[in-house]
Amino acid sequence: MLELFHYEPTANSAKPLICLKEKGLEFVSHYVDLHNFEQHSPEFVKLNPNGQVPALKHNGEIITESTVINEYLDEVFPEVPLKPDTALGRARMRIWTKFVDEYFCPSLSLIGWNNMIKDVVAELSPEEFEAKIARIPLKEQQAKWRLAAKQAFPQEQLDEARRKCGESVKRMERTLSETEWLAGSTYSLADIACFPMASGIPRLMPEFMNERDTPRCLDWLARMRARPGVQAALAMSRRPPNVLKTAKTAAQ
Ligand SMILES: N[C@@H](CCC(=O)N[C@@H](CS)C(=O)NCC(=O)O)C(=O)O
Repeated sequence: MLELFHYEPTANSAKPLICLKEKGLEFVSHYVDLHNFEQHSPEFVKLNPNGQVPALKHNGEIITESTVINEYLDEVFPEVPLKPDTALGRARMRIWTKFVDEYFCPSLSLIGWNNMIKDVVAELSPEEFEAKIARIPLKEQQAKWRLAAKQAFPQEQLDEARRKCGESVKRMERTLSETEWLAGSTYSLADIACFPMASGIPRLMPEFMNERDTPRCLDWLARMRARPGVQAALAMSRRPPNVLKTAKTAAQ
């Protein structure tokens, strides 16, 4: 049996959700509400000692890290393959998934955290906030939560993160001007990894992704959104639209 512990179909949670839906795999969905700090609960930390989503449970074993989860799913359930069939294609795919994990996602995440966490912790008293922080298993995440709660990331760090988002989009546009999908002619885990990061950019940072400068990225986004697997994953959103809207407005 497959079980996925995940948040909304955004960022790292969206990656395995899309992969599972693309493959048409049945799974039990466990929604972990990040706004209620459920990822830091003792029960969840037993599953993922990092206190982060997503986490996959398969035959009683836990697999963490969204990119690793997707590689695992593709290896164990190869009927609908999501990797190119050549070694070169797979290398290209992994360069993209690594790039998303190490460059694009952390940059976007910093900006998102700086804009959104303040609202998430707004209702907490200082004592309640400290109690929440104390449960976060990773010291570096504790520091990130503290800074984000005060919207106190240094401006130069935010500027650098924004610049890296712009570079990420340029890199996508260059690749998509040469090939149909990010890893070549085959739709792959590279596209799945990039989509959750890139999908909000035309709205949040239109100076980086727009009809004039990045038509191929916009065409790729439209092709991604037209895929039934992507649509099924996005349809798993649970937060009422007004909450999502608040978060989006705050992120602008
Ligand atoms: N490298 C991990 C990163 C996981 C991660 O950062 N998850 C975020 C959501 S996208 C999370 O759980 N954040 C809540 C927290 O850190 O408290 C992966 O790709 O799975």
